[in-house]
Amino acid sequence: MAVDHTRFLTDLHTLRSFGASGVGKGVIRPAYSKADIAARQWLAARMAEAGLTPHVDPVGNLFGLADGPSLLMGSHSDSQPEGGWLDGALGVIAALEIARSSDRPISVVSFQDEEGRFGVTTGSAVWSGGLSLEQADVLIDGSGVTFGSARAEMAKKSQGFVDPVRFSGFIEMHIEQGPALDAAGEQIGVVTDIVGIRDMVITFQGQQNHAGTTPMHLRRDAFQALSLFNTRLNDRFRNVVMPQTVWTIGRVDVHPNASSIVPGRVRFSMQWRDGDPERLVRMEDIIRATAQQIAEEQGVTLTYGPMLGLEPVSMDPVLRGALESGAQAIAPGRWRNMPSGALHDATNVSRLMPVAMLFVPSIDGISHDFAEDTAEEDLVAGLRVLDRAVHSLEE
Ligand code: HGY
Ligand code: MN
Ligand code: MN
Repeated sequence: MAVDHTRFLTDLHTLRSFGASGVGKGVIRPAYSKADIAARQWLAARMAEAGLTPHVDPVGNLFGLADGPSLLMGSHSDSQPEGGWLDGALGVIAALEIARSSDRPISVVSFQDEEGRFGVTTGSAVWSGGLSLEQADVLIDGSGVTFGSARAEMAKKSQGFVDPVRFSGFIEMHIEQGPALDAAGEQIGVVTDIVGIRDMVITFQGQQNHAGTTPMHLRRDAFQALSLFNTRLNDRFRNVVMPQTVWTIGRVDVHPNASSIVPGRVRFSMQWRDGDPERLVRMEDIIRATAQQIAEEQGVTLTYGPMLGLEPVSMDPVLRGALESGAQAIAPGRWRNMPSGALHDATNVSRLMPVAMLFVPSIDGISHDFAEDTAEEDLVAGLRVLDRAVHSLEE
């Protein structure tokens, strides 16, 4: 039975309605939020209608299980605090449509907390053994909620962890979240490998004081320490990084965040990504050495939160080959092999089985923003490539 493009697009738009932000097609659907839980309940019902057995594990990963051995397909349905409607959702709905229309057994998954409200791709990291439940349960979100308390409700209804032995491999379709395909006017990206990542929280603790009466030379201003750290780090990275290396200070909590108080404390996220594991280690050494030097110079104390990380992974050649032949059939001259600068659940799943990924373009390369979007014909082209690839794997 052929894939049903209309049913696929209709389900994508229905999923978008859970946590719709009201700004463009954006969504606000963080892990374990009411919108996320409602979306998973709807997904479970759609899985059951497709003849799959819905199964929720102790961290909220939602599987739609085919009977017996099957190929696993899917992604995640939680979003960033300001998320796009397709990030993760596309892979889940595309998997559901393939499962509904394929005559081979396909299981579907929506992993939980891929967007790292608590960690880094937390749900699939726990399922794949990359992170223990004990380690995950003490992770906290930006407002101090623990992973353990957030998942407690779902855990009560859990049917335990799914044994990965039933799956022959994992294929994830995702938006590119970068500019390459859109800029080149291409439709399909077959992923070669996914970068590695490190993510940690750093705190500088200085001295809170009066902004009017504290002379500059007597201050131990935690924000000044962060500002110097950032400038010096950018300078020191110059001889270590490559054009595709990225590093981000995305979240900064200044305390007490008041215009007439010298900041006594800054707590900030420090994240870096690269395709070379050794470069990730080098960058960590530079980060720690620079933070230590700034702390000594500025008379502030330095503390680190837990560092989470994933190593770079290469895609499975057989599954990737099936995607390449599908791309050649559906989008001849409009597809390419490319690395992924974004992280995906496929990285964790690669610990358990062969994995591969397929990209469709992001308009203007925008993602992790309400404006994220992809042309409908590109969404459908990606679905058709997946369908071809699954059929070619049967033979
Ligand atoms: O950050 C990432 O790469 C993913 O979109 N969570
Ligand atoms: Mn994603
Ligand atoms: Mn994302």
